Amino acid sequence: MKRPFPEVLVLALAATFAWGCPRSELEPLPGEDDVEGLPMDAVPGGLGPGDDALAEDGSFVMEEAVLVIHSNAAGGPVEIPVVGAAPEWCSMDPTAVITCEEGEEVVPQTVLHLHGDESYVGSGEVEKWEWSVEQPQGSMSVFIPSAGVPNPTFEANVAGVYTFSLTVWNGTWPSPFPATYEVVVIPDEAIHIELLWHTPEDLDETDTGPEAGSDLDLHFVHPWAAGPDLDGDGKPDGWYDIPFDCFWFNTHPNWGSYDPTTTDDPGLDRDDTDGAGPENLNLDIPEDVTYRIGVHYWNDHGYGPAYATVRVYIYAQLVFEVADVMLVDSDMWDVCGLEWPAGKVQLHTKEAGQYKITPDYHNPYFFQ
Ligand SMILES: [Ca+2]
Ligand SMILES: [Ca+2]
Ligand SMILES: [Ca+2]
Ligand SMILES: [Ca+2]
Repeated sequence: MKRPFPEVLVLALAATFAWGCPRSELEPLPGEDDVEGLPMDAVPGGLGPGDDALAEDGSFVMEEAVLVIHSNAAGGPVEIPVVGAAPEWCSMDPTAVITCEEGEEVVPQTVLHLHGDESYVGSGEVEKWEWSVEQPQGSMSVFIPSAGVPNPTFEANVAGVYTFSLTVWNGTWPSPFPATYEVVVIPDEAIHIELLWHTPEDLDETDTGPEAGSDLDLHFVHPWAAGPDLDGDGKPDGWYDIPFDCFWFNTHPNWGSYDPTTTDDPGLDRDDTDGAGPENLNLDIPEDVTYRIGVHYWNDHGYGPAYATVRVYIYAQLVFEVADVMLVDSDMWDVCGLEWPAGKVQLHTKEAGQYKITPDYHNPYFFQ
């Protein structure tokens, strides 16, 4: 049966690929028939993958194979021995290499120093770098200063896996495969809480600066927190209490023991005022109490509703997530309770089961 011409190329490429160089050239030995345009099979032989294609004196070690040509001529398939070697331009393929100073496992909010400058070309120079990343859901970090430099930095703020890819160019010739590098971000404290948000009307959620995005705030209150009862449930709300609400104005209060060497104080270790988040809160040695977690939509800066996600990690395990809850400017969302030492997280709801959101929430001491 006659097969179409393109298959010839596919087979020849597959055979050369099997020898370890994707761009070897196959040539019939002198005196053999011209195989152009004929259907054939290639049977790899000679060098195997990983064999050194250069002899000690620098000359090519020729690779060998047999092409089996099928046609409707009498006499059956014709076998043609072929030899080939990777021509010089094959070594002009750039190879992308990624290294990371901080390694493959870090805590949240680590600034990663990525290096692509060990990428190389056999003959020639790497002239262009292009980084990309797959981030944990909701994470919106960017390469600094850009995704086009050899050695960018990148802030890994959200727990989970970041997979970096790098493609490099020798002139207009890209590396055949991108290099990839995985960094796992693992919280190292007993309690780690993340607030992330998505604001559809903000067309660039990664830019920074005053009023560049919407501003949601994470609140973490101790049961001793007091204050007005603006949500009308008959109990002090606790939000904005000082010192017993840990939030942007009170990021590192002293709770529990007064001994400053005891790591029993919560820390709002990342505040975000211009979209996306995250805001991260950590607590190393919790007290045996029930904490509460809240989210306040401080200022939408004109970008409209935001969709908030709260994640709670206990000893690095994700134990609670409530995702994409719509909030509008000035909403106060009483998210959940966190009971210690059980590590149990209880979603707070209204009687009919809705999220416990109080609109137009303005604490008398913190308003704008
Ligand atoms: Ca923005
Ligand atoms: Ca904020
Ligand atoms: Ca209340
Ligand atoms: Ca303390």
